[in-house]
Amino acid sequence: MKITFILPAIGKKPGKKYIGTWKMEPLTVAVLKALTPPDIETELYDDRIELPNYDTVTDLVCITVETYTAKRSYRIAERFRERGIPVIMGGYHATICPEEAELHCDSVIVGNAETVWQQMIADAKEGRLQKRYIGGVGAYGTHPDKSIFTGKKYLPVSLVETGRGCCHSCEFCSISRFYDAHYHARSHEFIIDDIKASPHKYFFLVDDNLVADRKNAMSLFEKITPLGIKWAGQGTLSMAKDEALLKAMKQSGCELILIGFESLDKDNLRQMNKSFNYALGERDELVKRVHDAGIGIYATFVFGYDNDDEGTVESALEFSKKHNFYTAAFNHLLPFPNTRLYDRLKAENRLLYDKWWLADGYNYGELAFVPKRISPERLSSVCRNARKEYSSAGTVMRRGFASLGRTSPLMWGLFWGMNLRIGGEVDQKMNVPIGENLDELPK
Ligand code: B12
Ligand code: SF4
Repeated sequence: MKITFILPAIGKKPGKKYIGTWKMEPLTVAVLKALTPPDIETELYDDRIELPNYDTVTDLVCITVETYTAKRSYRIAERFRERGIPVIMGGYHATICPEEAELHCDSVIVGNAETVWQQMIADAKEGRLQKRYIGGVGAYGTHPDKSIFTGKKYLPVSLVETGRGCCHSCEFCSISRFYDAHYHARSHEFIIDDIKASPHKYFFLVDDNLVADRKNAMSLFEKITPLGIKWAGQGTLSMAKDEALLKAMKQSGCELILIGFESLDKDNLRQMNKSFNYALGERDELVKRVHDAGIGIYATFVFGYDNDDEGTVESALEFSKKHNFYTAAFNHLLPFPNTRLYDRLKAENRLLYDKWWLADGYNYGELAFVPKRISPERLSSVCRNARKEYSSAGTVMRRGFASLGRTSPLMWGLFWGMNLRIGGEVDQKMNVPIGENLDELPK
């Protein structure tokens, strides 16, 4: 038996390469490969770096579907199904919209694959795939099998999963729905083994909120300290209240942490159910504490809540410049399906498309709803301008020198490459046609 894994791209402009900073190794596929019995032949087409071979000889096609990649996933699936090859879909979007995914494939795995993958393979071998398999939700003990990446060129950073889910419940977040506002820590032994098995020095610890469970986080940081690695991760601003936690993070090799500030406006934070960010106290002081601990910040903001206008984007930009964040993202709000945000905007009749992810002509970087105090087009362009300004030469120089004293020399070296690349990608990302690969010949 042979299984073909496909990781679809969001979309591609004609003759352009895929966004460079997104080309990380797809851990998801390595986990699915690890779950697959060794007697089954496997191959991977990573649509972000190569076109799928629609003529490949295979018995089963497995596609990872995210909301942004749903349209392209369905098109790819159609090509294989025309040849009579069964297609399985799984991942975030297939889990939150199984009825939609089912229209485009033979079988959907809802949730995480670990608990149902063997059954699905047995059924596929016997030609009796079920329409839907209900997988579990948790952090399981599987070592990803990265041999499936052989020959593919990804960014030189290893992804190691440390946990899944988050204890919070922000209105716009897919994760809080997928994991029902629960955090699932992964076994520390597995994490350590994965780190030791990696060929790289830099790690991206894959977690929605590394500090969701303080006790678990402290214990993990202590255990990985002797490994002498450098890592980046993601966690909430609450870490800044906890000096001991910050110290343990730094000692374990944390160089950069992605923090979702989201908004500086109290009412916006309340509306997104993220008041905890405001309640933590003075943000300037919290930022200082993270920086004083020797950790750089990747600050992310989201705009489109009811108090947002050009002024709130400008304030976030000024705040970011003042603190010289290592890097920052100025995103517009996007109603992902099955989030409370989506339901609310739909009830308020503010969605521009019922399903933006499948809509004809919808492009990356565009709004999919009508904000209250600014037009959709204006907000899209104000966010783009903030990204441009934050990556302008003067700002990058100032930030670079500020980060000199903060992070390690290695991380300082990386700063220039990463920020110049992000700056160059601002306009490359705008208007990427969702679901289209314009290099692909029509069938
Ligand atoms: C690492 C990461 C990235 C990395 C690289 C991703 C990559 N493909 O390599 C970077 C930083 C580049 C990135 C970028 C983006 N990301 Co991202 N990313 C993640 C993150 C944190 C981890 C993904 C991961 O490796 N998980 C570990 C694996 C093992 O778990 P898993 O993917 O869930 O897989 C399990 C199940 O879902 C299921 N499954 C998955 N696929 C399949 C397929 C089959 C056939 C089956 C049976 C089962 C199955 O079984 C798996 C094993 O249990 C997730 C959040 C998360 N916790 O997963 C967000 C996440 C996937 N990203 C998200 C988004 C929105 C983006 C961006 C669009 C952000 C942006 N605006 O720029 C871009 C898009 C990039 C792209 N698609 O090209 C959203 C997707 C939401 C949605 N509804 O689709 C998520 C869920 C984050 C969130 N808070 O909502 N991302
Ligand atoms: S804190 Fe972050 S990961 Fe957790 S629910 Fe909110 S946005 Fe999602």
